[in-house]
Amino acid sequence: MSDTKIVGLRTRAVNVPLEYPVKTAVGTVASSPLVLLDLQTDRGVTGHAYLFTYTPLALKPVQQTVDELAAVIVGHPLAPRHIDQLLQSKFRLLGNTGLVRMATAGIDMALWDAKAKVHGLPLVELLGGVARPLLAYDSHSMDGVELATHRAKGAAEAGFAAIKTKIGYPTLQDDIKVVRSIREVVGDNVQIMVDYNQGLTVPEAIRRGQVLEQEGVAWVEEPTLQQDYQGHAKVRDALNVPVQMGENWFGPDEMSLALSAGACDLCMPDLMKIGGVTGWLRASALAEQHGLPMSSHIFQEFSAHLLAVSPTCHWLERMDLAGPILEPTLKFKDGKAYFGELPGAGIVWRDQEIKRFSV
Ligand code: SMN
Ligand code: MG
Repeated sequence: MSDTKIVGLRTRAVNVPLEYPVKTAVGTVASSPLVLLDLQTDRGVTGHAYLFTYTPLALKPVQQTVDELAAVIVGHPLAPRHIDQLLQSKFRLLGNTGLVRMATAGIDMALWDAKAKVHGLPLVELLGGVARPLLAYDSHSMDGVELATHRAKGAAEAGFAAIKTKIGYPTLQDDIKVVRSIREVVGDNVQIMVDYNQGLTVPEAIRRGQVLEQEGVAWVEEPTLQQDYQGHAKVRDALNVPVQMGENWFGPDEMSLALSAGACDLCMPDLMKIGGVTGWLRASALAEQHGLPMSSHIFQEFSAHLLAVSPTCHWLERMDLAGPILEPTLKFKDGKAYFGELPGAGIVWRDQEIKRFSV
């Protein structure tokens, strides 16, 4: 097994329609631009992963960055930690952040997927864990009262015990109106998380948060600029509701700086930006050390396996950004996520649909 070699890396770029655009306080994701990776080995096993680039403007640059790295890794052993160190050394001077971090993370995910498949194991088992049902929340957008209520009602009827809505409307009253409308249809047994997507200044986040906490929300996510760790800490100190953040940390180092600044009560690294599986494992150790419950951010298929081996496992975010081009190997029932039947991370392409949405 340890002599398996990397023999190729293919990428494809797609732009996939979304059932609902991801509307946030700071911008809208109207479609899902994805770079699909197929990492081939000399055992005939192929590792799959996808990267979400947020905007079509970054789709080709990320794909080209991954393509450039193919020549670096071909011929090396199928050894994710070895490749992680190799790629880190290539970008020491430039910095392994931004699109570079996204590209190296995608390769890391595909390597771990291939490694698990070579061993005939679900990724969670390769990592020493066991597949188990995970708490999952349904993640919605800044949908406005009517659609927010409609989506929340549907999620509650589907058995979700928690939903997230994005706020940061023009006025605090608008925020409260949406939260109260959702509460009215889901009742008191469903948790409501809110996400400001960095949209407020620190004073405004404190002002709005001190009112929102009266509404019994479960967490207030990214209330201010994600890179303002001191600002998040000020908001956190002023509120009696947990502050959540992490989806924008590029690598465990940024997570470490945020946690050292006391920026949040909860954390939710993004599998891609934190550095793939290898980055996530480092992040989960940081969360454990700081005693922070750790949730996922999109990338639901891989994240299920990783949350299951994270000591402070909290919530899995259900936001399906790749559904049209994947077989549904991750299942949701009664507010839980079920996974782990297949070797690897459960990324199974729908090739016809990929052709349809190719860019
Ligand atoms: C989010 C923002 C942009 C794209 C996907 C998801 C969001 C979240 O911040 O937490 O789900
Ligand atoms: Mg968010």
